[in-house]
Amino acid sequence: MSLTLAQKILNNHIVEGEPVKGSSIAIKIDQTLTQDATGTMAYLQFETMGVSRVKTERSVAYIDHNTLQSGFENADDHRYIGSVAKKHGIYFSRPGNGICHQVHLERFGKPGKTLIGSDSHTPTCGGIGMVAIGAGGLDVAVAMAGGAYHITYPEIVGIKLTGKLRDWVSAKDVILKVLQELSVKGGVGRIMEYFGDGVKMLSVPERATITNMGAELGATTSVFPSDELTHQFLKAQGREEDYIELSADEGATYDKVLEIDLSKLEPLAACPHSPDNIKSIRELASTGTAVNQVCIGSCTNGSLQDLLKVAHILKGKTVHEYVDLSIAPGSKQVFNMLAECGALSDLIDAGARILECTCGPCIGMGQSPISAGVSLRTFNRNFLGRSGTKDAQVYLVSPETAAASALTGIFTDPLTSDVTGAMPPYIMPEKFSVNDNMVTLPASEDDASKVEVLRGSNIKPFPSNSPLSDDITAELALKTEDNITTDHIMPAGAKILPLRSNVPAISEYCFVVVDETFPSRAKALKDKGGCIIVGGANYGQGSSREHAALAPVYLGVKAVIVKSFARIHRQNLVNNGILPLTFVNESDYDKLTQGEVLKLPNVKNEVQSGKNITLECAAGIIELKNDLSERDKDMILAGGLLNMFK
Ligand code: MIC
Ligand code: SF4
Repeated sequence: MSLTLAQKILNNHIVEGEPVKGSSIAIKIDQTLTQDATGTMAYLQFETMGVSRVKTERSVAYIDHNTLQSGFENADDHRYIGSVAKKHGIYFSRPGNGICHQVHLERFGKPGKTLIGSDSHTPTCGGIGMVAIGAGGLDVAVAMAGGAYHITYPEIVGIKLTGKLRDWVSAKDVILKVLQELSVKGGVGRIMEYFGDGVKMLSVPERATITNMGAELGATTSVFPSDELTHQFLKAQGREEDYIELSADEGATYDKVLEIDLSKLEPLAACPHSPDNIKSIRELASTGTAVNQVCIGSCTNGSLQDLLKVAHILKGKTVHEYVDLSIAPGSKQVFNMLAECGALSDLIDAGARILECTCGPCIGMGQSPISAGVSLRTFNRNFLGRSGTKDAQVYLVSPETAAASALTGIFTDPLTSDVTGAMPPYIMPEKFSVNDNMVTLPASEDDASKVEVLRGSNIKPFPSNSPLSDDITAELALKTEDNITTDHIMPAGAKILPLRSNVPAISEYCFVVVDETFPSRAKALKDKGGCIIVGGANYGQGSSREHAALAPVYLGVKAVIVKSFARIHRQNLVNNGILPLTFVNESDYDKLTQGEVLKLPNVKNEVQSGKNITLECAAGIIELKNDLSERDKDMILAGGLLNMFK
């Protein structure tokens, strides 16, 4: 049978279940990555598993998110991660080395392999033909301990690329187009596989921009073939031996095909406050709207190719008087190469504020815009409040659009504007500047026992849940709308991120974007049976942050009842023993009122037997789907994955 590329890689890794669309499978994981904002919890969980050395081919711990050190917390957490990595066979990418996804693509990813990472943008490495999936920290801990990763065998959507991008139209515009077509829930339960003649018109970093932001479709992952360009890229990284050629079989069929003619695309923007709220820059430019801030970088657009284009546009000019421009290269390699070729001084000269090569403003670690400010960002998410300024208007754009607009101070179409001029050809360097001196190797097996794990006082034990009770009677403490993001459930930013290792403290911020009273109300209900959250469609989209489940556990949330879930968040709830339920009839959502008491009178039996779940509410009886896999059921009954292991 002819297989698609994603199916080939998945099928090669299946250790449990059958390759049948919609069924539960477990796959072997070759590589893992963590970052610091999710890493502490993942390593604390890994430590409880009692495995001395990771069982993967390569596991890497990155420090890239919590890099603003305005107190001891982040620095202590970094020290903990460094020490635990050294002890257990994990490579440690020190702060300063770059953003996990950019560095993993450059230095560690391998075509044909599987990778899971405790960060939703792990699919970036799909740009070199990996099946790379974002997951909760606990799933990553299990994979490091040698366990398989459980997913639903996905549908495969083929995205057929034809033609060639026009000058100043960018890979970012390709993924923004896909988001416009499919929406932020269009990828749920699916892998996006790119094919067609247009693929060879895109470099590896361009492909990685597209697979990176495939996360915003809610997709399990996105993948490109591994071809001659992948070969050249890996060779230039000094890793030619990691190359294998990979593509879909002749005659492979996709569950759905979306065709995109690259030559017809124009510069686009995702408007506030959702990555699928797409308009053309042409249209936005016609309004003459002033731009207050421009931020360039992140795991989506921090590559050398991106920043060389930006430098070309800015060279010899000055950032507009009323624009604040910041630029963060994606990695130390990119940073260094910009310096070596002089492009860095073009950026500095033009007035860009150069930031260290970390996530920075993307996760609200600094550079919050002015009140109600218009901020153009080359990032992947523009959820309400994520920038740190609640009323900011964040637009997601390409580096080309960002740079052009930084000069003019208004939305500017790089395709037609005078400020861009002729686009210089990008020729990938024959050799990237490779220096892995900021990756600390783990101790040898013999020396591991001598390594002391250094825990700071910010690290508090993670909350444990209790086994599922026979019945649940709890107040509906919060009723939310569609498309609730994990940035709503557990906001990030410079103030809250240092609390990632301290669940009791971080829980004080749970859902405050939606309702500031939620944490105190939930705590008051904790001894009275806990509470229930109700939501709309695509609940929990966005980040992989397990804290969006851990804080609810701590606050006593027993169940979340919604129209539909985003994949990673649903699994994080199950892993931590919170019951994820969906309406059989979505219209029943309207029957529920915040503040009423809900009853699940026979929940344990129903979960055990696989029957639908009965909900009693003021409006009568409502039927809820029980779509838990056998493994999910066991976790829910035990009160989470760690309890199940015990
Ligand atoms: C994000 O982009 O939202 C983050 C911050 O990278 C998260 C991880 C986290 O919350 O720590 C993600 O994408 O998973
Ligand atoms: Fe970091 Fe932003 Fe990428 Fe998340 S999306 S990994 S915060 S750069």
